[in-house]
Amino acid sequence: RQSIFESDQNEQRMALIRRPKVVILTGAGISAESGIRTFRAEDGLWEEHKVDDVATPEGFQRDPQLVQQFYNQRRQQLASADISPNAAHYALAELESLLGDNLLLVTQNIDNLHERAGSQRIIHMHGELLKVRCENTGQVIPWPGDITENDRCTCCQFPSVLRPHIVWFGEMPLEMDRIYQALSEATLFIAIGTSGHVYPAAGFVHEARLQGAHTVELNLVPSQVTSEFAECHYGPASELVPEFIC
Ligand code: BJW
Repeated sequence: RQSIFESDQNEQRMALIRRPKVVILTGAGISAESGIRTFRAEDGLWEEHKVDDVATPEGFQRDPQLVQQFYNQRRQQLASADISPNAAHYALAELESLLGDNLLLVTQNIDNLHERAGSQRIIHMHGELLKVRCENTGQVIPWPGDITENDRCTCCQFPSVLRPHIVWFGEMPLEMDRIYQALSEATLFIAIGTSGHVYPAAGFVHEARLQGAHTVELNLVPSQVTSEFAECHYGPASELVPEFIC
């Protein structure tokens, strides 16, 4: 495969490097090589679980125990010794150390592999696996260990169910104002390992392009919104991301 740096897009890239305002969107594909399953692959999570049962507020109301079990299993998997950040996560952390405030990392992933690789300026727009939330006050606390349907918060006078701090279908993703503000200022937008099936994240490329940003897709295969990107590279994230960034 030709090195990205030998491409004729070098001049454009140099201009971006001199005046960078970078927004990076990551999806399940960046964690795939770390051993975390994606959603929509043949062996993905949605092959085994019905989205309506485990990833909607209505599903949680119907059967909280099923939903708590689904997330408890994934928490256990994340804690296992086999799971660790890969070269793509580390490359993004290194980029942050170079760009500081000029980089915003927006992840749809609920794992903590970006943080474990060293990223700090990060928005988890679909929530975090290792946090739970009081349904009454919205207070977010670290996951206290296995949760059953009977566990209640102690943060307020109306003890409520501690639900997973996850954005389910039909719910508003987190920190959208900050994300759209960053997209409006971006000179470079890079989407890594996301299928483009789920909105509003799938619409970020359109937003960034309208604002004049250069747009890049790094994925194993073309996403649903691949035609929106000015530049696309296909391959495993653990190879593409370090090569593109370093
Ligand atoms: C590799 C790789 C390797 C593999 N290297 N790459 C009709 C039209 C438009 C929108 C809607 C509609 N009907 C309903 C909606 C809205 C709905 C939606 O988008 N539905 C669609 C399915 C149609 N969205 C919502 O409800 C969202 N909220 C909302 O819209 O609020 C209103 C609003 C409007 C406007 C502004 C703001 C708000 C909420 C969405 C919540 C998503 N939640 C989930 C589950 C929770 C987390 C969890 O349990 O883990 O989030 S769903 C799931 O999909 C998860 C993911 O974050 C999300 C995205 O998936 P992702 O990351 O793209 O994974 P995959 O598996 O799809 O793709 C993996 C990719 O990696 C592939 O492309 C591979 O090729 C690649 N890959 N290995 C590089 N080694």
